[in-house]
Amino acid sequence: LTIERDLIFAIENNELELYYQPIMDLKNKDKIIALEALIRWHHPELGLVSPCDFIPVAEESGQIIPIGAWVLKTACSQNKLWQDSGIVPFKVAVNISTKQLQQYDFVDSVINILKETNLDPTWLELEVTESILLDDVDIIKTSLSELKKAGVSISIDDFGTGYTSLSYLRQYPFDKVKIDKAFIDDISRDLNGKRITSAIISLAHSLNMDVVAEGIESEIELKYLKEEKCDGGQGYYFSRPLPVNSLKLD
Ligand code: G
Ligand code: G
Ligand code: MN
Ligand code: NA
Repeated sequence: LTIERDLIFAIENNELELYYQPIMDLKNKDKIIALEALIRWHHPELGLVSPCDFIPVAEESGQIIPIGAWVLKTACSQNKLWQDSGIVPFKVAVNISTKQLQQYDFVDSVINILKETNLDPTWLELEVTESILLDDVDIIKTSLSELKKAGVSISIDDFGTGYTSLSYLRQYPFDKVKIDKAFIDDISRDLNGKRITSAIISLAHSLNMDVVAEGIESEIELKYLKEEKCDGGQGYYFSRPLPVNSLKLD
Protein backbone atom coordinates (compact mmCIF):
# COMPACT_ATOMS: atom_id res chain seq x y z
CA LEU A 1 0.00 0.00 0.00
CA THR A 2 2.86 2.38 0.76
CA ILE A 3 4.28 1.51 -2.63
CA GLU A 4 1.05 2.12 -4.48
CA ARG A 5 0.42 5.44 -2.68
CA ASP A 6 3.97 6.78 -2.95
CA LEU A 7 4.33 5.77 -6.59
CA ILE A 8 1.75 8.43 -7.47
CA PHE A 9 4.28 11.13 -6.56
CA ALA A 10 7.44 9.41 -7.73
CA ILE A 11 7.59 11.18 -11.10
CA GLU A 12 6.92 14.71 -9.89
CA ASN A 13 9.28 14.22 -6.93
CA ASN A 14 12.06 13.17 -9.33
CA GLU A 15 12.52 9.84 -7.58
CA LEU A 16 12.72 7.73 -10.74
CA GLU A 17 15.97 7.12 -12.60
CA LEU A 18 16.99 5.02 -15.58
CA TYR A 19 20.02 2.77 -15.39
CA TYR A 20 21.42 1.39 -18.64
CA GLN A 21 23.00 -1.96 -19.46
CA PRO A 22 24.91 -2.52 -22.71
CA ILE A 23 23.90 -5.22 -25.20
CA MET A 24 27.11 -6.20 -26.99
CA ASP A 25 27.60 -7.37 -30.57
CA LEU A 26 29.08 -10.88 -30.22
CA LYS A 27 30.36 -10.84 -33.81
CA ASN A 28 32.06 -7.49 -33.59
CA LYS A 29 34.28 -7.05 -30.57
CA ASP A 30 33.59 -4.04 -28.34
CA LYS A 31 30.65 -2.86 -30.43
CA ILE A 32 27.52 -1.88 -28.50
CA ILE A 33 24.27 -2.81 -30.28
CA ALA A 34 22.01 -1.15 -27.74
CA LEU A 35 21.66 0.02 -24.16
CA GLU A 36 18.68 -1.39 -22.27
CA ALA A 37 16.97 1.12 -19.98
CA LEU A 38 16.12 -0.35 -16.56
CA ILE A 39 14.09 1.74 -14.15
CA ARG A 40 15.13 2.46 -10.55
CA TRP A 41 13.08 4.13 -7.80
CA HIS A 42 14.82 6.08 -5.06
CA HIS A 43 12.16 6.01 -2.36
CA PRO A 44 12.69 8.71 0.33
CA GLU A 45 12.33 6.17 3.18
CA LEU A 46 12.67 2.74 1.67
CA GLY A 47 15.79 3.57 -0.36
CA LEU A 48 16.31 1.86 -3.70
CA VAL A 49 13.18 -0.13 -4.63
CA SER A 50 13.54 -2.83 -7.29
CA PRO A 51 11.31 -2.71 -10.37
CA CYS A 52 10.34 -6.30 -9.51
CA ASP A 53 8.63 -4.82 -6.43
CA PHE A 54 6.91 -1.81 -7.97
CA ILE A 55 6.29 -2.51 -11.68
CA PRO A 56 3.65 -5.17 -10.91
CA VAL A 57 1.98 -2.73 -8.45
CA ALA A 58 2.06 0.01 -11.09
CA GLU A 59 0.56 -2.35 -13.65
CA GLU A 60 -2.25 -3.20 -11.25
CA SER A 61 -2.99 0.43 -10.28
CA GLY A 62 -2.65 1.92 -13.76
CA GLN A 63 0.38 4.03 -12.75
CA ILE A 64 2.37 2.09 -15.36
CA ILE A 65 0.86 4.38 -18.02
CA PRO A 66 2.45 7.66 -16.83
CA ILE A 67 5.56 5.80 -15.62
CA GLY A 68 5.93 4.00 -18.95
CA ALA A 69 5.60 7.29 -20.82
CA TRP A 70 8.24 8.84 -18.54
CA VAL A 71 10.60 5.91 -19.23
CA LEU A 72 10.16 6.20 -23.01
CA LYS A 73 10.65 9.94 -23.01
CA THR A 74 13.70 9.82 -20.75
CA ALA A 75 15.33 6.98 -22.70
CA CYS A 76 14.73 8.60 -26.11
CA SER A 77 15.96 11.99 -25.01
CA GLN A 78 19.04 10.40 -23.38
CA ASN A 79 19.85 8.52 -26.58
CA LYS A 80 19.52 11.76 -28.55
CA LEU A 81 21.99 13.38 -26.12
CA TRP A 82 24.45 10.50 -26.62
CA GLN A 83 24.13 10.79 -30.39
CA ASP A 84 24.67 14.53 -30.30
CA SER A 85 27.82 14.00 -28.23
CA GLY A 86 29.38 12.35 -31.28
CA ILE A 87 29.89 8.79 -30.04
CA VAL A 88 29.12 5.80 -32.30
CA PRO A 89 25.30 5.54 -32.21
CA PHE A 90 23.43 2.58 -30.70
CA LYS A 91 19.80 1.80 -30.03
CA VAL A 92 18.05 2.36 -26.73
CA ALA A 93 15.91 -0.61 -25.63
CA VAL A 94 12.85 0.07 -23.48
CA ASN A 95 10.72 -2.52 -21.61
CA ILE A 96 7.01 -2.17 -22.33
CA SER A 97 4.23 -3.64 -20.17
CA THR A 98 1.22 -5.35 -21.71
CA LYS A 99 -0.98 -2.69 -20.06
CA GLN A 100 0.78 -0.01 -22.11
CA LEU A 101 0.37 -1.94 -25.34
CA GLN A 102 -3.33 -2.35 -24.67
CA GLN A 103 -3.88 1.44 -24.68
CA TYR A 104 -5.61 2.50 -27.88
CA ASP A 105 -3.23 5.45 -28.25
CA PHE A 106 0.01 3.60 -27.52
CA VAL A 107 1.36 3.88 -31.09
CA ASP A 108 0.62 7.62 -31.22
CA SER A 109 2.23 8.19 -27.85
CA VAL A 110 5.46 6.49 -28.97
CA ILE A 111 5.52 8.41 -32.27
CA ASN A 112 4.91 11.68 -30.40
CA ILE A 113 7.75 11.01 -27.97
CA LEU A 114 10.09 10.27 -30.89
CA LYS A 115 9.13 13.57 -32.53
CA GLU A 116 9.38 15.52 -29.29
CA THR A 117 12.82 14.15 -28.48
CA ASN A 118 13.99 14.30 -32.08
CA LEU A 119 15.21 10.69 -31.99
CA ASP A 120 15.08 8.80 -35.27
CA PRO A 121 12.76 5.74 -34.80
CA THR A 122 15.49 3.34 -35.94
CA TRP A 123 17.34 4.05 -32.69
CA LEU A 124 14.47 2.84 -30.49
CA GLU A 125 13.79 -0.78 -29.64
CA LEU A 126 10.78 -1.96 -27.62
CA GLU A 127 11.02 -5.11 -25.48
CA VAL A 128 7.79 -6.98 -24.87
CA THR A 129 7.35 -10.23 -22.96
CA GLU A 130 5.74 -13.45 -24.04
CA SER A 131 2.64 -12.76 -21.93
CA ILE A 132 1.49 -10.13 -24.47
CA LEU A 133 0.91 -12.93 -26.91
CA LEU A 134 -1.97 -14.16 -24.79
CA ASP A 135 -4.02 -10.96 -24.53
CA ASP A 136 -5.85 -8.78 -27.06
CA VAL A 137 -4.01 -10.49 -29.85
CA ASP A 138 -5.38 -8.37 -32.71
CA ILE A 139 -4.91 -4.93 -31.13
CA ILE A 140 -1.38 -5.78 -30.09
CA LYS A 141 -0.41 -7.27 -33.45
CA THR A 142 -1.70 -4.16 -35.22
CA SER A 143 0.11 -1.77 -32.87
CA LEU A 144 3.40 -3.63 -33.12
CA SER A 145 3.15 -3.73 -36.92
CA GLU A 146 2.47 0.01 -37.10
CA LEU A 147 5.45 0.73 -34.88
CA LYS A 148 7.66 -1.51 -36.97
CA LYS A 149 6.46 0.24 -40.12
CA ALA A 150 7.46 3.54 -38.49
CA GLY A 151 11.00 2.18 -38.09
CA VAL A 152 10.97 1.07 -34.43
CA SER A 153 12.46 -2.39 -33.63
CA ILE A 154 10.55 -4.93 -31.57
CA SER A 155 12.08 -7.66 -29.37
CA ILE A 156 10.53 -10.52 -27.49
CA ASP A 157 12.08 -10.48 -23.99
CA ASP A 158 12.71 -13.33 -21.51
CA PHE A 159 12.04 -15.83 -24.26
CA GLY A 160 11.52 -19.43 -23.21
CA THR A 161 9.85 -18.77 -19.87
CA GLY A 162 6.31 -18.52 -21.23
CA TYR A 163 4.23 -20.85 -23.28
CA THR A 164 4.99 -19.64 -26.75
CA SER A 165 6.49 -21.77 -29.44
CA LEU A 166 8.88 -20.11 -31.82
CA SER A 167 6.65 -20.89 -34.78
CA TYR A 168 3.93 -18.81 -33.10
CA LEU A 169 6.33 -15.87 -33.12
CA ARG A 170 6.20 -15.80 -36.89
CA GLN A 171 2.80 -14.11 -36.71
CA TYR A 172 4.35 -11.11 -34.95
CA PRO A 173 6.71 -8.50 -36.38
CA PHE A 174 9.59 -9.31 -34.03
CA ASP A 175 13.10 -8.40 -35.08
CA LYS A 176 14.83 -10.06 -32.18
CA VAL A 177 14.52 -12.79 -29.57
CA LYS A 178 16.13 -12.33 -26.14
CA ILE A 179 16.86 -15.70 -24.56
CA ASP A 180 15.97 -15.74 -20.87
CA LYS A 181 18.95 -15.80 -18.53
CA ALA A 182 17.79 -19.05 -16.91
CA PHE A 183 18.91 -20.91 -20.06
CA ILE A 184 22.22 -19.04 -20.19
CA ASP A 185 22.92 -19.97 -16.53
CA ASP A 186 22.40 -23.60 -17.52
CA ILE A 187 25.02 -23.50 -20.29
CA SER A 188 27.84 -24.04 -17.83
CA ARG A 189 25.75 -26.42 -15.72
CA ASP A 190 24.35 -29.10 -17.96
CA LEU A 191 23.98 -30.31 -21.49
CA ASN A 192 20.29 -29.40 -21.64
CA GLY A 193 21.06 -25.71 -21.17
CA LYS A 194 23.36 -25.88 -24.18
CA ARG A 195 20.86 -27.80 -26.28
CA ILE A 196 17.95 -25.48 -25.53
CA THR A 197 20.04 -22.39 -26.16
CA SER A 198 21.30 -23.60 -29.53
CA ALA A 199 17.81 -24.72 -30.53
CA ILE A 200 16.42 -21.23 -29.83
CA ILE A 201 19.30 -19.61 -31.74
CA SER A 202 18.88 -21.73 -34.86
CA LEU A 203 15.08 -21.53 -34.90
CA ALA A 204 15.17 -17.74 -34.49
CA HIS A 205 17.72 -17.47 -37.30
CA SER A 206 15.55 -19.63 -39.53
CA LEU A 207 12.74 -17.11 -38.93
CA ASN A 208 15.14 -14.27 -39.84
CA MET A 209 15.30 -12.89 -36.33
CA ASP A 210 18.41 -11.84 -34.42
CA VAL A 211 19.14 -13.44 -31.05
CA VAL A 212 20.46 -11.84 -27.87
CA ALA A 213 21.48 -13.87 -24.81
CA GLU A 214 20.62 -12.33 -21.43
CA GLY A 215 22.48 -12.80 -18.17
CA ILE A 216 25.93 -13.71 -19.49
CA GLU A 217 28.20 -13.96 -16.45
CA SER A 218 31.16 -16.07 -17.54
CA GLU A 219 33.72 -16.65 -20.26
CA ILE A 220 32.39 -20.22 -20.69
CA GLU A 221 28.89 -18.95 -21.47
CA LEU A 222 30.22 -16.29 -23.83
CA LYS A 223 32.45 -18.75 -25.71
CA TYR A 224 29.59 -21.19 -26.23
CA LEU A 225 27.21 -18.46 -27.43
CA LYS A 226 29.78 -17.20 -29.94
CA GLU A 227 30.30 -20.73 -31.26
CA GLU A 228 26.56 -21.08 -31.70
CA LYS A 229 26.46 -17.79 -33.65
CA CYS A 230 24.37 -15.86 -31.15
CA ASP A 231 24.22 -12.26 -32.41
CA GLY A 232 24.24 -10.29 -29.19
CA GLY A 233 24.88 -10.63 -25.48
CA GLN A 234 24.07 -8.84 -22.26
CA GLY A 235 25.03 -9.53 -18.68
CA TYR A 236 27.28 -8.82 -15.71
CA TYR A 237 30.22 -10.31 -17.67
CA PHE A 238 30.17 -7.10 -19.74
CA SER A 239 28.55 -4.66 -17.33
CA ARG A 240 25.87 -4.30 -14.69
CA PRO A 241 23.10 -1.80 -15.36
CA LEU A 242 24.63 1.60 -14.49
CA PRO A 243 23.46 5.18 -14.03
CA VAL A 244 24.31 7.53 -16.92
CA ASN A 245 27.27 9.13 -15.15
CA SER A 246 28.96 5.77 -14.47
CA LEU A 247 28.72 4.43 -18.03
CA LYS A 248 31.90 4.35 -20.05
CA LEU A 249 30.94 4.82 -23.68
CA ASP A 250 34.16 5.16 -25.78
O1 G B 1 16.82 -4.10 -13.67
P1 G B 1 16.25 -5.32 -13.01
O2 G B 1 16.98 -6.53 -13.39
O3 G B 1 16.15 -5.23 -11.53
O4 G B 1 14.71 -5.38 -13.56
C1 G B 1 13.79 -6.25 -13.00
C2 G B 1 12.58 -6.37 -13.89
O5 G B 1 11.92 -5.12 -14.07
C3 G B 1 12.87 -6.89 -15.28
O6 G B 1 11.94 -7.91 -15.59
C4 G B 1 12.66 -5.72 -16.17
O7 G B 1 12.17 -6.10 -17.46
C5 G B 1 11.63 -4.91 -15.42
N1 G B 1 11.79 -3.50 -15.76
C6 G B 1 12.86 -2.71 -15.58
N2 G B 1 12.65 -1.46 -16.05
C7 G B 1 11.40 -1.47 -16.56
C8 G B 1 10.60 -0.48 -17.22
O8 G B 1 11.01 0.65 -17.47
N3 G B 1 9.35 -0.85 -17.59
C9 G B 1 8.85 -2.10 -17.36
N4 G B 1 7.62 -2.37 -17.76
N5 G B 1 9.58 -3.07 -16.77
C10 G B 1 10.84 -2.75 -16.38
O1 G C 1 13.35 -8.95 -17.67
P1 G C 1 14.45 -8.21 -18.32
O2 G C 1 15.27 -9.06 -19.22
O3 G C 1 14.00 -6.92 -18.96
O4 G C 1 15.36 -7.70 -17.14
C1 G C 1 16.73 -7.83 -17.11
C2 G C 1 17.09 -8.06 -15.67
O5 G C 1 18.24 -8.92 -15.57
C3 G C 1 17.43 -6.80 -14.94
O6 G C 1 16.88 -6.90 -13.67
C4 G C 1 18.97 -6.84 -14.86
O7 G C 1 19.45 -6.13 -13.74
C5 G C 1 19.21 -8.32 -14.73
N1 G C 1 20.50 -8.77 -15.22
C6 G C 1 21.20 -8.28 -16.27
N2 G C 1 22.35 -8.97 -16.46
C7 G C 1 22.37 -9.93 -15.50
C8 G C 1 23.30 -10.96 -15.18
O8 G C 1 24.33 -11.16 -15.81
N3 G C 1 22.97 -11.76 -14.13
C9 G C 1 21.84 -11.60 -13.40
N4 G C 1 21.61 -12.42 -12.38
N5 G C 1 20.94 -10.62 -13.68
C10 G C 1 21.21 -9.81 -14.72
MN1 MN D 1 14.29 -6.48 -20.94
NA1 NA E 1 24.57 -16.56 -16.30
